[in-house]
Amino acid sequence: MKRALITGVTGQDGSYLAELLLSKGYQVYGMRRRTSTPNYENVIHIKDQINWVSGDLNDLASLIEAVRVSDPDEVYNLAAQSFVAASWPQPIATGQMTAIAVTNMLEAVRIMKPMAKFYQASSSEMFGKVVETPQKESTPFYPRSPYGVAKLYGHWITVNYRESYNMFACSGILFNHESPRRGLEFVTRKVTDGVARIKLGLANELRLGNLDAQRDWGFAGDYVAAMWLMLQQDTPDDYVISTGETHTVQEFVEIAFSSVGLNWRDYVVMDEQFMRPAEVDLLLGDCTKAKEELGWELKVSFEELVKMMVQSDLKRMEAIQSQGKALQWI
Ligand code: NDP
Ligand code: GDR
Repeated sequence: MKRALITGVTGQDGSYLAELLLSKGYQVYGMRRRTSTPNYENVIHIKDQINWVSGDLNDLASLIEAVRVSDPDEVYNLAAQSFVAASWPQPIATGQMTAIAVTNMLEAVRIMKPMAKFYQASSSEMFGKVVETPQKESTPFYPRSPYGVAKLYGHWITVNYRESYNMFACSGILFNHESPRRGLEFVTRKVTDGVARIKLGLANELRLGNLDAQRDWGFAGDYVAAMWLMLQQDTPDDYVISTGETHTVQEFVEIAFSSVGLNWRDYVVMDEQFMRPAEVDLLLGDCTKAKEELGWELKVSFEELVKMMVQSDLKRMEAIQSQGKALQWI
C-alpha cells in the first residue's frame, strides 16, 4: 500500500486529491494546522479515512515530524496562502507561506525521506503579464502580485532541489481550477454563491471588480489527477495543466445568472474595492506536454463547471435556509 502526505488537505485541491488517492488504495496522511475553528467542510465525508498529522508550514520542526510519522512515498505540497488579492495587504505572510514554506517542506523531505516523490503546487500566476500566448512550460515568467512572486520562488526552489540533490521533485503549473469546494472569496465561487442567494431572495446585488480579466478555468477534480500522474513518471519534470480555453469573468457571470433564468445586468455592481493594484489580464494555457507525456485529459467543460457550481450553491443555500442558520457574506 503506497503512502502519501498531503499538505493543504482541507483546501479545495487537497480534498479532491485525498479522495483520488484513497480510491487508488493509498494510505493518506493529511497535514493540518491548528485553527481556533476547525475547518473540515471539504473533507468531512472522508475525515475518518485520513491519518491526521499536525503541522504548520512555518514550523520546520512540525514538517519534519509530519514526514517522519507519515513515512511517505509521495508528498503533495498544496498548502499556501492561495488568495492573490490578500497578497498585497499581507505580502510578508504570503512570502513566508507561499515561498519560504516550500523550502521548509523540501528540507523536511530531504532530511527525513529523500527518496519520496515531491509535488509542488505552482501556478499560472507566475506568467502574470502577457509575454506569450498560449502560455507553456518555456514561456518566460513575469508575476504581477506578491503571490505570483512567492509562487515563482517556490517553483524555482523545487527545480533547484531536483538538480542539486537529485530529488524526484515536480512542479505542476496549474491554471485556475474551480469546484463547489472553491473558497468563497475567489471570483467563480463568489459569483455562484451570489447567484444562489439572489435566486432565493437572500440578496439583491453582487459586487465585483474587473469583469474583463480572462482566465483559463478548469475543474479541480480533473486537475488533481494530473498531480498524481506527474509522480507516476520515471523522471521528474514540470508540466502546464490547463484547458486551452479562456473566458472573461463577465462570461462566467453571464452563464451563472442565465442558468437560473436571471439577467446578470440587473444585479452585478462594479466595486473599486475588488480591483487589484496590478492585474493579470489574460491566462490561456497550452498543456500539450501533459497530454502527450502524462496522458492527462480534461473531462468537465467550462459550461458544465459553471452550472455544477451554481447548482451546488443553490442546494447548499436551500439547506442552510431550511435550518434557519445565519446567512452572512464572507
Ligand atoms: P486553498 O486555499 O483551498 O487551500 C489551501 C490550503 O493550505 C488549506 O488547507 C489551508 O489550511 C492550508 N494552509 C494555509 N496556510 C497554512 C499553513 N501556514 N500551514 C499549514 N497549512 C496551511 O487552495 P487550493 O486548494 O485552491 O490550491 C492548492 C494549492 O495550489 C495552493 O498552493 C495554491 O496556491 C495552488 N494553486 C491553486 C490553483 C487553483 O486554481 N485552485 C491554481 C494554481 C495553483 P486551512 O484550511 O487551515 O486554511
Ligand atoms: P486568481 O483567482 O487571482 O486568478 O487566482 P480569483 O478568482 O481571485 O480572480 C480571478 C479574476 O477575477 C477578477 N475579479 C475578482 N476576483 C475576486 N476574487 N473577487 C472579485 O470580486 C472579482 N471581480 C473580478 C480578478 O481581478 C481576477 O482577474 C487563483 C488562485 O486559486 C491562485 O491560488 C491560483 O494560483 C491562480 O488562480 C491560478
